[in-house]
Amino acid sequence: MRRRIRHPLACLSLAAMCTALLTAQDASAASIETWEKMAQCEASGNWAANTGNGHYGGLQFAASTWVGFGGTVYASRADLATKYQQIEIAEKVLKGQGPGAWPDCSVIVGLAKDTSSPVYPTVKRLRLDFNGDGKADVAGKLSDGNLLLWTGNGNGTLNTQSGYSLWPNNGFGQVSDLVAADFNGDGKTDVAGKLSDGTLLWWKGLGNGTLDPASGWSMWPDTGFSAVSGLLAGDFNGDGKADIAGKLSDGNLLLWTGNGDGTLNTQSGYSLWPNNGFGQVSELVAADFNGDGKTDVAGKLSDGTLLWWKGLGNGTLDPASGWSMWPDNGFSQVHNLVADDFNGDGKADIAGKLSDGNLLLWTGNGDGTLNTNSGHGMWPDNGFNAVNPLIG
Ligand SMILES: [Ca+2]
Ligand SMILES: [Ca+2]
Ligand SMILES: [Ca+2]
Ligand SMILES: [Ca+2]
Repeated sequence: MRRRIRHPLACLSLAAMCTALLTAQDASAASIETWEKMAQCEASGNWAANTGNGHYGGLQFAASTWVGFGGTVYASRADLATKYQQIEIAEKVLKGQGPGAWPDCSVIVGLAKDTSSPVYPTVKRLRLDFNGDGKADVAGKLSDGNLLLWTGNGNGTLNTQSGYSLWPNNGFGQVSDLVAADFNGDGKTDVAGKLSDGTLLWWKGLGNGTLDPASGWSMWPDTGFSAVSGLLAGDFNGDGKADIAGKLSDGNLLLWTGNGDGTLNTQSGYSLWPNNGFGQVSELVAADFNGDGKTDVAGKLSDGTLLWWKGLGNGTLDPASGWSMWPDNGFSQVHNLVADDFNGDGKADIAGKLSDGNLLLWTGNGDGTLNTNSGHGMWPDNGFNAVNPLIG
């Protein structure tokens, strides 16, 4: 924000105007939409703005303001934090300093007139947002071991100019069962996966579309995950920390709860499901498919039926669930399923690859079913043929 000297408010004769100004002083929260307008006004909508003017990010925080209002819990400067982290700090600035902290844009946008609070839940649940712009991305491994990122446009398609390296070299050749979530609770999407010896590692996301090259740390003290396949990541027990679930070869689905620091609770390994019925289910993915704020599970039966199981938010799935997401067995031709809100409507979707390499998106209805009129290309050609697996 470009702080300027604030002129004393002169409430002399224009009573209505004075009322408006007093209202302005009382405003202490604003919606995401209003903050987006503010960023448009302050920084042309560029949440990563660092133009050398001494102000940073979409809301043009002075470095001292960012530090003073606690922004360094997320990043050293505002432009290095995510959009929603910037909004969280901006809310604190708004409470502390009032709309005048943004003297021009607050007036242009009408910041003071918006007294609603920002609603973050759907965006905070995006697991696959690797570059921190609030849009779900697709990442995956090439056969040479490189890990690439295609950034989402937020409308169900991917940026055709993208295909960035998440990792500086081809070291992911030996890593399988790749999943993504914020395992250390810093608001940035991380990656976890298994080495061939069963070691479970995690790589810290920097929130800018890359992983920390110094990371690749153990989530679990031994090679016990060699017996676990079809890994899933998400917060299954509702404590706000990302967990790992996976299938044993006997068909049991187990849950290892996250400690919030990149490790898993070694006392965990709970049954997500009461019996070994998951033996016939493949392509497991996790997201909140019915919009109740609790992480659900979806997967394919061998006949191509796509089912979902409702998460109860306590580390188990509703034993009465196992419902169809799609009316027929058309998903028999779809592989490498991934789930998140790719079109930005707040409802979890499913994407996957056809055997010809096309990457399609089926949009969620928010009730556990998918829109039967969907199945749109996320990418203009069949280039995803060479990507396997996608990070789920
Ligand atoms: Ca993280
Ligand atoms: Ca958890
Ligand atoms: Ca749910
Ligand atoms: Ca969606």
